[in-house]
Amino acid sequence: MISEQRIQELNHSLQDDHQFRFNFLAEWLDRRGIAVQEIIDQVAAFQVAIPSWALGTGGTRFGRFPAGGEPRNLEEKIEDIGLLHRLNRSSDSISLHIPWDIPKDVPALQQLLAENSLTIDSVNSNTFQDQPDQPFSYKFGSLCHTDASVRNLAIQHNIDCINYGKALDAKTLTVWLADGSNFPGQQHFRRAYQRTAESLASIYESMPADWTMLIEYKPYEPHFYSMVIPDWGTSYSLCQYLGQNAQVLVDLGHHLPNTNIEQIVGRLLHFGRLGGFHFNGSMYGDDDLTTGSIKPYQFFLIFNELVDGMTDPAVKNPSLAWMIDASHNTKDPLEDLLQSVQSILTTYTKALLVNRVALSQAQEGNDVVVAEELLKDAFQTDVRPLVAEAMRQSGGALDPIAAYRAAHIREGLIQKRGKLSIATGL
Ligand code: LRH
Ligand code: MN
Ligand code: MN
Repeated sequence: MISEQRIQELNHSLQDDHQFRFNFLAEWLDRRGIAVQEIIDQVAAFQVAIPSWALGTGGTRFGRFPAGGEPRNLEEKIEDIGLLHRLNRSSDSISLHIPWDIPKDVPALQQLLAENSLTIDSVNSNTFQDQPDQPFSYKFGSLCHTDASVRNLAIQHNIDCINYGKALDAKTLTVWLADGSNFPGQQHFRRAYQRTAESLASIYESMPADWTMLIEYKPYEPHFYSMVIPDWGTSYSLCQYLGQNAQVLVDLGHHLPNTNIEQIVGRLLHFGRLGGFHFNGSMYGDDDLTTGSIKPYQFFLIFNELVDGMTDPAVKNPSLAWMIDASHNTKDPLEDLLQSVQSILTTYTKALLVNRVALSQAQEGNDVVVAEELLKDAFQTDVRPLVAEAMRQSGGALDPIAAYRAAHIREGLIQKRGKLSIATGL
């Protein structure tokens, strides 16, 4: 759909302006003792997984407005993610949701993945919907259910997910539970927690030793009185119960308004229990907006905490799984994903610019103003030329969204797949 040669041609027309902006910034950073190429290399190495459920328009219960040309099966989803990766060289893996995207012809999928330089990063289980011929219902919960038959069904589904993942060389199982209650008295809090812990333990025992289980929390929705795993503390306690290979997953949209997410990130890194991220943006709750579109400064503070933890030798946290988790009704989903990755990389780059030695000195000396100014200085630096340069050096587009538009990709997809094609899954 867009060849590497076409990407180079499009880059050529932008090269002059890019070089001018890049030289200015690189010289300025160089004067301040920052190793520019090292930053570029770190940005180029940063890869974010794309969810298989974000390639079609999402919609709400009130309506859905398809973009046209949506992928109709897993193969077409892989093609779309391959396209994103060709443009930005920063989306080299896929997060799969089962049963929305059950891998059928595994050798053919493996070949397609290899052709697109992609891997499967994690498999996500789904016990929040009943499937057509399911023998028991998840209406009153899955892993927490009062009835052992329902719990066993949900456990088996997670084990099936592990097996699908094994066939495609994934190493991560992401568990998000919709379990909870809508009315006071409906659910016994302690017993529901205990049953969940035991069910998770059965899944954990079925996981290969080199796999990680990521446990996601969410304070509300689909239940509005209580959720069994509402917060990071509950996820953390379950990880402690399960063992070393269980880690907490932070979904940026799964917090009540004004929660200090950066502090949660710092805590989890301190405990060595931060396993992964679902990036998205949030105004009210789990509204899955474009990453960084609503509170860019908070997003920067989160990345500041991540970089601080990842570069501190005292922190013993495993490497993290970076994923986007968003779904849109108004934008072309592929353009939104390009914007999201761009926003993630830009924010990461800014966090890499923070002068950590000076910040630590200011913190130890209680110099509040200097500490804050050091953060603001990095946040306010326009680092876009560094991100563009990282993409250029990796063979991607200097401006992925402009390239996507210039190559008329959506129009091509509509021609190939039809105006009314609907993506499977969300
Ligand atoms: C729940 C959630 C979870 C699901 C995805 C579709 O709100 O964030 O990660 O798997 O959405
Ligand atoms: Mn999520
Ligand atoms: Mn969510």
